[in-house]
Order: sequence, then structure tokens, then C-alpha cells
Amino acid sequence: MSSPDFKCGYIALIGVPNVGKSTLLNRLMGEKLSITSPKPQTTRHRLLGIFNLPEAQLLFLDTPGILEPKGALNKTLVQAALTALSEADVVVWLVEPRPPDPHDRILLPHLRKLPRPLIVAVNKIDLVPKPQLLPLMAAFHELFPQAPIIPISALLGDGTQELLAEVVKLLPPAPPLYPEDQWTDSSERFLVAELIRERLFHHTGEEIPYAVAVQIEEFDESRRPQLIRIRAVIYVERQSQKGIVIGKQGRLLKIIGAEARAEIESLLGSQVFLELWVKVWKNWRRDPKAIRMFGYQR
Ligand SMILES: Nc1nc2c(ncn2[C@@H]2O[C@H](COP(=O)(O)OP(=O)(O)OP(=O)(O)O)[C@@H](O)[C@H]2O)c(=O)[nH]1
Ligand SMILES: [Mg+2]
Repeated sequence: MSSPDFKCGYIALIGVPNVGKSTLLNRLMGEKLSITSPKPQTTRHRLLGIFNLPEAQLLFLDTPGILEPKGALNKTLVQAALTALSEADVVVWLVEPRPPDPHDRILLPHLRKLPRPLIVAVNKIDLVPKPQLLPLMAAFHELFPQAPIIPISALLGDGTQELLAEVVKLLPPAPPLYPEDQWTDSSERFLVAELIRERLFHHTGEEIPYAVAVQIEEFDESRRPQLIRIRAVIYVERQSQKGIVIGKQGRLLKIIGAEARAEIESLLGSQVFLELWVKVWKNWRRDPKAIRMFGYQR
């Protein structure tokens, strides 16, 4: 039984693409749950990370980066982020270590009407000389005088304990919502598809990472934990993209498969046989049916 002072609530991690939301989620959890990449618009879902402390259960919501929404997929992603924002008990607004600019300003109206406490986390402080930090924090303080402004490096872990302590302070008293041994509400199939997509983000350029979606067609765990057989389809939007993903004599697909399999094995704690196929779904990002099928709309 939890004590009457136990705290529990949702904490939305919100910000522009590439600011480090998913890196922060993984850092706070101490586990790799969300995929990350140097390219913007990596995250396409709201992702729940459950983190237990003796005095609190923290329900982190990683979200897609917020940007000027163009196209069916982007609109859906921004909506997912805004929904997480509206569901949160505490909001952590992650910002780049530079003065607020027009990209950040898209979010301001949403943050201003929040009925919930806000924390501003200035991320990537490992990239700025120390003397620049104070004026930067002052600029964000001017925007939100009530909010704690916490400098962090999600990558290196600097300041993240301070951030965690601030979050716990602001959480409402409530009993835990999830059992202690649960770390997310996403299925293993989904997490596996994400690990494959992450490898594609790392190994392809230009339009391709954005034109890719991954679907798990078979997840046979009848021989678990010795072996799990997984068949996944990588969807692209054009024939030419299919050729690039496969690579000369299948070389790129082989690398993607080998790297993804290693990550999947460590996630599932089992040996994995991974079969990858590449298929074309013309302009799937404009097709509401595809957007639903790939689970971007809940
Ligand atoms: N130097 C430095 N890089 C960081 C830090 N945090 C994140 N990054 C890098 O920033 C890039 C983007 O990180 P992500 O965590 O994928 O960013 P995101 O906000 O989740 O991005 P989207 O999912 O596209 O919205 C990656 O290359 C990270 O390694 C940090 O504190 N310092
Ligand atoms: Mg992300």
C-alpha cells in the first residue's frame, strides 16, 4: 500500500524537434525506451515511460517535436504532442541553449494557457560556454516568471537529478497508477519496430527517414527465451527509396538488420531471428489509412 504522501502523475516532455526530449526520457529512466537520432522529427508517438521512486511514480510522456504542422502525418504528430500536454500534471518544456526564437514561439500560446505547473529545462548545456548560461536562463525567466528554469545536459546527465527533484515536488499526491514492474504501456512489437526505424534514421539521409514506417508482421515467441522470430516490413513511399534502403547487393539492409537485431535482443532478453522486407506504399504519409495502420493515430 502506498502512503498518503505518495505522489503520482503525468509529466509531458515538450519541445521543438531535435531538442533532446527522447534522450532526456532515456536518461531519466536509466534505460533506453525511446529512439533518438541527430535528425529532427524522430519521435512519432506519445510514449509513456514509468519510473518508480520510493516516494513517487513518475509517468513521463515523450512526445513528437512541435513544429508548424504541414501534411497529414505532421498534423497527427503535433496533435499527439498537444494531447499529451493537455493530459499532463506537470509540463517540462525543453529548449535549445539559445534565446527563444520563432520555432519556440509556436508553443508559447499553448504553454501560457496551461492550468498545470511548468518547468523550463535548458538542454545541451554541454555545448555552451558557462558565461552564456545565466543570460539565457534570464531570457526564459522573462517568458515564464513562475517557472523553475533548470539547465541540463540530457546527453551527459548534468542537472537531470535536479530536474527530477523539481518534478517530484510539483506532482500531485496520488497512489501509483501502474504496477511497479511495468516500465511502459507500449507493446514489445511497437518497441521493436521503433528500434528498426531508429537504425533507418541513422543509415539513410534526406527524405528517406521521413518516408519510412515499420510494421511487425510476425512476432513468434513460442520458443522464447531461446528464440523469437520477427518478420518486419519497412514501408517507403517510392521505388527509388526501396533501392536505397536495400543497398547494393542488399548491403545496407543487412547492416540495418544486424544492428537492429542486437538492440532487439537486448530489449527482449532473448535471441532473435529478424527478417526484414522493404515494400512501397505510395505517398503513405498522405493516406489516413496508413497513418492509422502504423499506429500514429490513437
Ligand atoms: N550535445 C548534446 N546533444 C544532445 C543532448 N541531448 C540530446 N542531444 C542530441 O540531440 C539529438 C536529438 O535528440 P533526441 O532525443 O532524438 O531529440 P528529440 O527532442 O526527441 O527529437 P524529436 O523526436 O525529433 O522531436 C541527438 O543527436 C542527441 O544525441 C545534450 O544534452 N547535449
Ligand atoms: Mg524524440
